[in-house]
Amino acid sequence: MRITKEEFKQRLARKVRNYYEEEISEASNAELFAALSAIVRDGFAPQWRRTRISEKEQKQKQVYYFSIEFLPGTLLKSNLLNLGWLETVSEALEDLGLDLDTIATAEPDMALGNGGLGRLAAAFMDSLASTGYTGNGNGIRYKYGLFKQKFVNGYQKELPNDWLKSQDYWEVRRESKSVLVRFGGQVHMVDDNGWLVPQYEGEEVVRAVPYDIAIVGYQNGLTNTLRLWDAEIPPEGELNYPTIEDRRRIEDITSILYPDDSNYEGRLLRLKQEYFFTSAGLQSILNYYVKEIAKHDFSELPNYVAIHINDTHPALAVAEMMRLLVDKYRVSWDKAWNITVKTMSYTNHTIMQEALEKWEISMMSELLPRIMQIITEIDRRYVENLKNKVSDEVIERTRIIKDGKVRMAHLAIIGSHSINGVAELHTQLLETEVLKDFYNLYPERFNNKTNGITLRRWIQIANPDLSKLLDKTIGKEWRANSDEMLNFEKYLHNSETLNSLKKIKYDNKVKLAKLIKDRTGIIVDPKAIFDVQVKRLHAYKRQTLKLLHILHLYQDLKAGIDHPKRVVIFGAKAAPSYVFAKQVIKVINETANMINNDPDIHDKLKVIFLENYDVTLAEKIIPAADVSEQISTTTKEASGTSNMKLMANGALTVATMDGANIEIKDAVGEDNIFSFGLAKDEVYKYYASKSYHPRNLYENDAVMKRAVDSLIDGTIPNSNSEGQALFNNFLEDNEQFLVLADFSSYIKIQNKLEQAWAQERLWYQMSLVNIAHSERFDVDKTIKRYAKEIWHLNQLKIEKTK
Ligand code: H53
Repeated sequence: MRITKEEFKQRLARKVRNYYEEEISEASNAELFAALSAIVRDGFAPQWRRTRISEKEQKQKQVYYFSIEFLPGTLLKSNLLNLGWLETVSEALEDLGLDLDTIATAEPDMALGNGGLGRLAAAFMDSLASTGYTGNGNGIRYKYGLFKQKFVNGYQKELPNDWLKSQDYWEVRRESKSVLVRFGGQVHMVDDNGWLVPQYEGEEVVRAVPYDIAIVGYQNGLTNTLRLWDAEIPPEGELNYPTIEDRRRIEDITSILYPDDSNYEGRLLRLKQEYFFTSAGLQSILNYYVKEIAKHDFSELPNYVAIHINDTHPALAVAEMMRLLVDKYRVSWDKAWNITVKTMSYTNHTIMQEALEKWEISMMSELLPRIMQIITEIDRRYVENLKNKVSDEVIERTRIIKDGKVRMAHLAIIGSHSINGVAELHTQLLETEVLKDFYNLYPERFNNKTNGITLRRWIQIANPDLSKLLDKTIGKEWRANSDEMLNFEKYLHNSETLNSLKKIKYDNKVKLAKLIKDRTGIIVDPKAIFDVQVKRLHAYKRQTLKLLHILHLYQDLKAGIDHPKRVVIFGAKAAPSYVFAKQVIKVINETANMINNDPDIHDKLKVIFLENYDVTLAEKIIPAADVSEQISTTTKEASGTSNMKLMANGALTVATMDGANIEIKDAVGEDNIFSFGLAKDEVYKYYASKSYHPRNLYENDAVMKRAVDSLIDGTIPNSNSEGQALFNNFLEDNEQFLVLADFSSYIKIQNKLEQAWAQERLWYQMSLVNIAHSERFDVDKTIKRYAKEIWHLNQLKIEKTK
């Protein structure tokens, strides 16, 4: 449905009057936002309904993406863009003397995720709708999103993120679709007409209420659903007289998002969360299937339903599906197992051992007694099936239950027909190292699906000037079909285009410089190199290596050795319980303080650590970046996605050959990226031979020694103990992230980068090549591969809105 400026203005006036009995000119920003989002909701409501009806009519296979995290950020602008209203609305507001960007600041950032995993899940939602598939998200409606980060005396402090306090503008509560989820108690199997069925006693019953969020497809008339579950006390009868304590315990299930990224937090509540949204999701899928698709013929289920397990958190889906099919619908075990495996698929997002969840059998039995019985039976049959086919060692290494623990990745792998990694190197490591026994058993299940990003958000919304330049040079087609972006490379020698690129970057940097000044009081020069590292704070991501480079530059400058002006910009949250990551934050903040206030340095070097990095802040930093720091220890970053967003905005990447960096290099060519550091085989050699002795490197490299020593020699004020902790870590024998091993090659590549910076035309040519080739990481391409090769989906036929 198109909208004209006049129509929009009338609707806005009407909404503001109805809601607040005010004229537009009297409305506050928050009121304008509420009115505007209501108009957008009215705009997509008919197509949301039409999509639901078409799904029922066409009975197309649907995918359900189960994820404990979704990180959509804000939705106003992306909904406007996808409806095809963005330009009209923005201009109409301008006519009224209003500014869309200002109104948009009233929207809370929906931070129901920690980092890459959650952002990817949100990108997949947008992409499924935009590529015309019916796909649904299934997750948790956390009352508190990822904590808000503040720095106090350089230390990270975590504040609650009460994103729902001013109501969520996009969700619809669907009470009629509620289901019950059971925890704890005793379970006995009793005979019912020859079928053993469980009888529960003393269990806790929780009501799962879905809140649906519309996911509007890009100008194609389709709107999908992201379903987030809230835990509530059950209706009367299930729990007779709920006390305040009962209510609190139940509401706690969906109260907080676990703020750890890739690290496994062994908490009962976490397991409760995992079962809660997995069970609720599966129940609602099967309710729909029975009602709308095939009554009780479950053999057809894999032709209508695909269930995706995003990382191990929803791996209980395998056991819960078996429970529902066998206990509730009375399908035989063998048939149910066949259906389950055909329906499930699993993505692994990390090779970090501590992130591969393992639950104590005792905890699982207490909280989920029937599920534990089912897992035990799956494990028993798995072992029995493989006896005499493979060695006992292989069986022991791969079975689900081992050493009193349930290995969730093993449950997901054994119960799925597809297992994928998220970048070529990562998948290769799964096949040859981390999951090699499974790869030998089921080679046909393994495949790679390199991650992607929503170019709509990261270019069209975050960088409107770059979007206009692309329109002007290669035409508007790229907005719907990213392949077209490759044509931008034809402008490699076009001076006007290169100048425009430079101007766009400069203007974006001016805007970011203003934000930095407003938030920190620090003035930075937009002509300096804007060198950006934005991602969760983790030892393996090596913000520490960047810190050593900063200390190196500082000491050079103090010694009269010149470098081009540089502003280093960090954005990163540390998990509240991750001591080392918090020490790194403190040292970076103190280093920043020291450098930013040193009159000798003036504005040659500035270090800015922006608080509370989230999707909204990313949209401001990324378009202004000249340099993208992707410097994880090779083999440790499964893919990375900020690397893709930054390249799409013309930043040049400094990269180890890790995760998707390798594919970025492949796309842009080695002359258009700054790659450095140990190769995969060198890293594994160190690990295998245990021969990494950083102290030798440190003693024999004066430049390195100077930088590392500054952590402990009193150079950096107020961070003695934290500096010492970093120092000790770097010098530890076999330090696993190999920071010092990559130091000198990192310094070298940074010198090369400085030389490239001095050749302005060359720099923007490299930048242009990066923009053109970012099309390879368009999430729509990723999602089409999932749809074709894993989920086997067909597009929904739906009339495009006029
Ligand atoms: O997932 C991203 C990858 C990134 C990886 C990240 C991730 C999490 O954010 C959380 C848990 C986990 O196991 C992995 O670290 O490399 O790009 C999306 O695949």
